Amino acid sequence: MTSPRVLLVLLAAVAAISAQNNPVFKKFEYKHSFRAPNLAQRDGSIPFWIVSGDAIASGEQLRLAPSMRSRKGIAWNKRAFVESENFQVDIALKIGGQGRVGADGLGIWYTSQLGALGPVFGANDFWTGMGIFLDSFDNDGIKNNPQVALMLNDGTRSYDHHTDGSQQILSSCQRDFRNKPYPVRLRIEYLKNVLLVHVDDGMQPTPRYELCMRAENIYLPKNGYFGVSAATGGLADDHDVLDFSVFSLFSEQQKPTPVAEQIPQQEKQKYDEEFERQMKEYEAERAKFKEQHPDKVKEDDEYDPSKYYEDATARELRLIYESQNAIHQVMQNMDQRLAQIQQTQATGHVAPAAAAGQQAGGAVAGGASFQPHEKNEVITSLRDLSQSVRDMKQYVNEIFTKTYNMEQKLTQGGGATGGGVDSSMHQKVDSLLNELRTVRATQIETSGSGGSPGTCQNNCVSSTIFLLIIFIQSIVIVAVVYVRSKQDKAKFY
Ligand SMILES: [Ca+2]
Ligand SMILES: [Ca+2]
Repeated sequence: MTSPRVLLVLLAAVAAISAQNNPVFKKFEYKHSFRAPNLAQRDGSIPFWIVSGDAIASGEQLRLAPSMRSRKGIAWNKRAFVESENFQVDIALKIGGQGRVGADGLGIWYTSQLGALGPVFGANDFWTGMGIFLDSFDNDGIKNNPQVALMLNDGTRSYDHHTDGSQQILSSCQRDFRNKPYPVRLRIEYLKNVLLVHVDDGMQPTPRYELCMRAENIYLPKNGYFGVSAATGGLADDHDVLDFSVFSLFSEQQKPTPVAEQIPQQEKQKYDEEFERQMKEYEAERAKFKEQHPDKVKEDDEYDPSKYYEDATARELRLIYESQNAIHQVMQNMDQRLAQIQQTQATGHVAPAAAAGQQAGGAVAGGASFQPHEKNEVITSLRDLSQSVRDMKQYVNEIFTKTYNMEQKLTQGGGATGGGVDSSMHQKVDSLLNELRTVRATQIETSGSGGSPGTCQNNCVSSTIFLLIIFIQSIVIVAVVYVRSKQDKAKFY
């Protein structure tokens, strides 16, 4: 009696869980999607989407931001998502570049308004709705990037790049999505106010999703717009979206009526007939045109897709070729300018050379056939020359300074020494003169006391010997003074 009841309860519970978790119906919405190949049209536009900024769409990918510094690009779905309140978005993307670290990242959006170019991974700030950021660069430096982060905004908040929005994001997971061998896939599911984000690791061709985020009680704007954006900074990655597939999700009650049922049978038949008629008309016109302009039609018939499309490699090659061409152009311009300068120099030299004569004329003839390498040599030697002149100038300056100092010292020291010589000389000469006077006075006294002037008694020195002594003494003094001054001079060198 109890076991069937328990079974019934269990069955009811399973049914309830499955009804809650499994969407009953899922429909691809091509007006909100794009995918490779034939992602973009010939003119680079994506049907139902606006592509703006540095974003470039080709058949194979939507490159939102190239691996160049400070680029940003966006693409936004022009049509509001009115098909359902719940959705699933499957995205395949490739983010990568040469660097070990990349920047800035890619944003996936569902907003109440169409997005515009701005600072949040290429898109505008103060949005209303959901932003999922594949943030490559670790701005706050806490080693948690690359990461996938979810941020909701009601139009009042500004994303804070410096902290990687750590105070603003609702949920995140750390995933290395850069430089993977296969496109990295994301699955975003919004159903019954629960948002789920699964991320694949990009290591194999078929996706292997892992749960990254689950957030409950999420209320996204109704009839919002899907968008993608990307930006680079000082570091730069390529940010490519290869697939953006939107599905509307319905529970059993909400299941939409198939398109075929929406249009009455009679009307459908009318449309088909109209289409047939227009096609026939078009064919007839085409045949007529072919007859009238056979040459032009031939070109049209030989339609070659490669004429209109180019793959990524071809595009890169073309870009390289173009930049090389630009460099070549600049070089040519520089060459022309140099030639002009040479010419001006040559004409400037001719007049004085002609006046100077034959030898100078020969030099000008040499100047006319100036080769670039010769010019370089001349410039180099001129540089050497000016360097040598500079060195020489320095030497001369040094010599001048030394000489000046020496002169100063000599003047000071020499003056002092000279004064010393003079005073000692004076003293000695004075003492000599005194002695001389004393001697003469003695002689006069002696002769005055009755002695003959020719005769000499005790303690008497003959004048010849006296003079001789004085002479020798003077020579010695002069020699001593000379030697002393020599020694003083030697000190200054
Ligand atoms: Ca960041
Ligand atoms: Ca960080």
